[in-house]
Amino acid sequence: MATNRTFTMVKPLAVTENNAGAILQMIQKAGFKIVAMKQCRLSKEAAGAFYAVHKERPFYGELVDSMSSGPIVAAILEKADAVNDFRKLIGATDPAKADAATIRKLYARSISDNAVHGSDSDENAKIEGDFFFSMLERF
Ligand code: FUP
Repeated sequence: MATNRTFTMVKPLAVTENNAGAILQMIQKAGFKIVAMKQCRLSKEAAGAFYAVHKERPFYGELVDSMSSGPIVAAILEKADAVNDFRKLIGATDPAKADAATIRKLYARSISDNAVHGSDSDENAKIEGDFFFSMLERF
């Protein structure tokens, strides 16, 4: 059975452009409950560790630089079929290919500054949530 939790980050450019509030409102209006949330800034080391799965990809350096360039808002979200439903809400990785009314269509600037992260599997949702949040920070 599908898990009911996923993990998201509002990425630095979207936070800097003051779009975190609008993005979180879209997430809540789509029926996701915010179980945990914080604003923080990733060091290059932390961003590199979070995206270690992409270490060999040509865009890895740019991705790490972008993700450590300013504060992010991290959150654990709860909803039935959360991973799949959240990926529908955010849209395709490349905003040019994202459906209308998705978060990335509305707020992403490019494939590397694509406004939000969303876990791609139940397993990664747990790993990523655990990367940011202790048990005491979940409600
Ligand atoms: P997604 O699951 O939609 O976030 O996409 P991926 O896991 O494939 O990519 C992770 C991050 O790498 C994306 F958010 C942005 C970045 N990326 C690039 O910068 N260039 C690419 O060609 C692909 C991904």
